[in-house]
Amino acid sequence: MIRIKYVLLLIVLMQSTVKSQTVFQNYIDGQLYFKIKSEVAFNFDKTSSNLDINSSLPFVISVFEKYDVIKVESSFYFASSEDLQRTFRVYFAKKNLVADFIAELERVAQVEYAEKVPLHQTTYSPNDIGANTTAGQYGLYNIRAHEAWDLIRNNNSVNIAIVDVAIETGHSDLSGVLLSSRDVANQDNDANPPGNYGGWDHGTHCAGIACAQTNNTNGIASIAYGSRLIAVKATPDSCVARQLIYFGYEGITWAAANGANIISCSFGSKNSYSVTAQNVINAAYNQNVVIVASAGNNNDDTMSYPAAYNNVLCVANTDIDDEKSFSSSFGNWVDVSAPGTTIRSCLLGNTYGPKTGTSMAAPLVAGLCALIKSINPAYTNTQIVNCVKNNTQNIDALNPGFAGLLGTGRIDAFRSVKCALTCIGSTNYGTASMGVAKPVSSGTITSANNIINGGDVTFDAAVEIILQPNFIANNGCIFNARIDGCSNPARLMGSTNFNVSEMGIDGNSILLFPNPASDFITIRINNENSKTILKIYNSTMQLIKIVKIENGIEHTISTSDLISGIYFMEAQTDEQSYRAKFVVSR
Ligand SMILES: [Ca+2]
Ligand SMILES: [Ca+2]
Ligand SMILES: [Ca+2]
Repeated sequence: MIRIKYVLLLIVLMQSTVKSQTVFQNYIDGQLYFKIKSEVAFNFDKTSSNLDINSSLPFVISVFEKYDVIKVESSFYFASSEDLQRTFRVYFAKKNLVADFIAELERVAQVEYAEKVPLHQTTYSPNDIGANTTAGQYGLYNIRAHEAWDLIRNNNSVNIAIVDVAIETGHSDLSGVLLSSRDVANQDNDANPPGNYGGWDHGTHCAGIACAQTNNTNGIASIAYGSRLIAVKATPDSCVARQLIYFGYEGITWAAANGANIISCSFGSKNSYSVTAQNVINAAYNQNVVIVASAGNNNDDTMSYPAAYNNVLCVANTDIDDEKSFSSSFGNWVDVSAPGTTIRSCLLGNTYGPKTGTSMAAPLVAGLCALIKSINPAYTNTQIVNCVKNNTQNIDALNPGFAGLLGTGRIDAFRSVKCALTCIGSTNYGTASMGVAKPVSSGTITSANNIINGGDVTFDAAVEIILQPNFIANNGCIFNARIDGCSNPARLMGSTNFNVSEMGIDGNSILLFPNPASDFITIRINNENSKTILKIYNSTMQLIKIVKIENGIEHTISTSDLISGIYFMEAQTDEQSYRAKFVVSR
């Protein structure tokens, strides 16, 4: 009986809710999420969202009947989080009685909470499309993508999920990077829009910004450079208002369960806080996923969700001059800003064109996160987010009245990638091959308290020491350390590869200067009677240069043929080998 009623009513429900929200603007009429307590026994089917209320949830039947429940879905059946497996979506007819329904459900002993389902809108604001529509991709120039690509170019080991209305997966700048396609709204594996028209192109545009195939002589480039695309459609085919997102949190959960490293959400709405949604975000974050979301196009400081949830990297929209877009939301809950005004990207029908909005800013940040992740798959989401957030360009002076309200500033891909290479890419540093360090307590090591041979104490692994960029340490040191300026240091410890930026010249050691170098670097080896072979490796330990030098303490070699980046030098003398790290920066 319940099933027949559902088939007839669902169509009406979808059409009526998408046309207008009569009860709440930012929650879906006639729908609820509710969660059953963790101690309640529950037979859970992990293969579909279908649910037999009579056998699975008998304790809510009497309440459901009162509010004309049409259907209950186990809509997070693919989640790994038990909290989410125990959260259900209810469709009911008496939509004006939602408050009473919630109150009654929450009085059921087995129910932990019940709440309205958030309704979000895509953050594309079409009125902002300016005249400068074909000027190319100024955003990539603004964030110094070219310099970042000099250091690292992603080679398809990182997956970006775009959760959006729909995505044209056959677009010629996306098909080559497509990893998977899922429609969580219609529950099939085709994320394409049902028709080639109007507002359905939002997700395709966002996907292009994040991860369009780059260097393929076609269309546009993307900062991620080679990441794979997970296309997730979160709006039902029947949806008339195509900018509305109905299954955003199911989409995030599906992406996290299916290999996404980065999830980009270009949607949101104000006053739509939801416990379920925060649970979804937390579960994805605990799976080491970076979640990026657009701040909203409301030109005010009211928090918009999902951007304002904990564990989300929230992005505001700037223009070619690093000024806040008129429409962009702002506030102390914003994490960073990124170019999102008149951004050229993919459109339906294998075409290209501009769009404006925080929707366009968020996927650019998602793409940068993917580029960073590609340096080392072991990086955590927190490390990646911190390298993005703490290496922006401050734009307060360009935005009077918005100081501190556009996050830490406009993203800088070059600085963020350098952060990742120098701060969290250095996990092998720490133990030298000979000698023992003298004791140093927690604090900053400067040239005044260089670590030298002769001590007899090994640093405690629990001690954290800040290494200033020009610190000198000899072989023999075992310590936990971080490089000054890295806000979220990985602990540098426990390896026989002693690759700190410079080693001291006391005893048998090597010194490199200037460091960072530009067109040349001088190597000082305290062993004047020795022939030396210098081998230079790049950050992935590929040998890229060999220089043979004769006797003498100091040798200057050209680095003008090296692109900006991190390098390791091994100096092999007749007696011993030394290793040191240096940076080329121009
Ligand atoms: Ca579909
Ligand atoms: Ca391309
Ligand atoms: Ca945040």
